[in-house]
Amino acid sequence: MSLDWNRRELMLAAGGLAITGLEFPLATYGQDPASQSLDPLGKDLIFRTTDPRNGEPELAQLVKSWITPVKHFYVRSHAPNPVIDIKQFRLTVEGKVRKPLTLDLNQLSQMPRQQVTATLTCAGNRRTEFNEESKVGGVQWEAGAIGNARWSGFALADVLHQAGVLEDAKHVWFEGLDQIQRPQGVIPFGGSIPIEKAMVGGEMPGALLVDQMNGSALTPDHGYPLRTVVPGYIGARSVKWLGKIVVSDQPSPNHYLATAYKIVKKTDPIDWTESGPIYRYPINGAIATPQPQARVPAGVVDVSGYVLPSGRPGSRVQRIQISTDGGSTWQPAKTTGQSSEFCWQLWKARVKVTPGTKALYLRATDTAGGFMPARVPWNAKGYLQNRWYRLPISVT
Ligand SMILES: Nc1nc2c(c(=O)[nH]1)N[C@H]1C(S)=C(S)[C@@H](COP(=O)(O)O)O[C@H]1N2
Ligand SMILES: [Mo]
Repeated sequence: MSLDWNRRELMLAAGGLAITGLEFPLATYGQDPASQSLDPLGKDLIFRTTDPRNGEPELAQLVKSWITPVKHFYVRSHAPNPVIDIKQFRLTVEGKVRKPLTLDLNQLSQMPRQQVTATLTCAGNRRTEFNEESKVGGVQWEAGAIGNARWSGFALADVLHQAGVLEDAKHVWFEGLDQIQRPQGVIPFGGSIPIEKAMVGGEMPGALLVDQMNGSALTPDHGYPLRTVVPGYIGARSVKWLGKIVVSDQPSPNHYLATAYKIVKKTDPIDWTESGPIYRYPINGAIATPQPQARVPAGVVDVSGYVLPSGRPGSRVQRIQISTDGGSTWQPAKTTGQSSEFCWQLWKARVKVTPGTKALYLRATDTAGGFMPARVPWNAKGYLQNRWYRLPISVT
């Protein structure tokens, strides 16, 4: 995939933002080889694809701060950023409710504002590690499809209370305003969460309708003007460019809930039907520094990275360990930065390495009983890779 941005891609990527607000002149873009890696939307990411935009940060950058700056926050989009006229924008709430709602952003902002810090991670994070066994399709993510942000918006539970949820409600559907080309036609990205999760209120709502990320309006890449954020669930449940909420007695029929985002051995109808949608993410982690294949002298080496505890309420990191001998013995890592529910934990360790050390390994456990296993069975879509993280190094 070329990193050359043509004008069409620029327009689509900008998603309605004034192009004049960019930091460098369009005219020179693509002419100066040094600018080839500059992203028109200001992202500092390794783009796996540019149309649509799918990029992840360098790991060493990623773990520099507990809150991930927007420019280093991964982007996963199935279609170009939709161009949304915010004056025309309406969020509709319909289905099994007493009073269907149509809210503009002003009306939505009459609801009590809530702020949470939560980590978002793609179910396909670390997908490329499955390729060792057999190549998996999809965006070729390494371990950077994760980020931690301060989200500000409105509790889904408050909006649903306003609409009045009926007795037989079981799922809440979300629908985006993007247009994804599928063999069956053009569809929006969508999904659903169980009503029990949707109705969780309080300090850490089960789901939020978010208009701000790290204190600023969402950027087009992250769902401007409105998205959901569902703490504890895979990123796919946090629908960007949110336009519609449907309360139902059934899970969403949208492709991205009904079919995609399942653990299957084969992409055949039996496997799809037998397997349920992924909601919660399991514990996961990665070593961010040193660089892969780093040459280090025998002695001690400083290691750092992240661990995300499993997405259950109250789950915290319990143990983070590094092995320099292929998993025979383990040395503890120290947590750094903040610890918070539904957030990653940054960590560091100083470990002894010898010329026999071929790789550093990370494993971790959490208070919900989650652990990173030595191996994860291959699955056709390459989801939820959370085996011991292996970082090859050469000790001289
Ligand atoms: N409307 C819409 N919402 C979406 C997506 C999308 O393509 N369209 N991608 C999903 C996936 S798979 C992930 S991992 C997250 C990524 O959010 P981010 O791009 O803000 O990091 O958004 C989710 N919400
Ligand atoms: Mo994702």
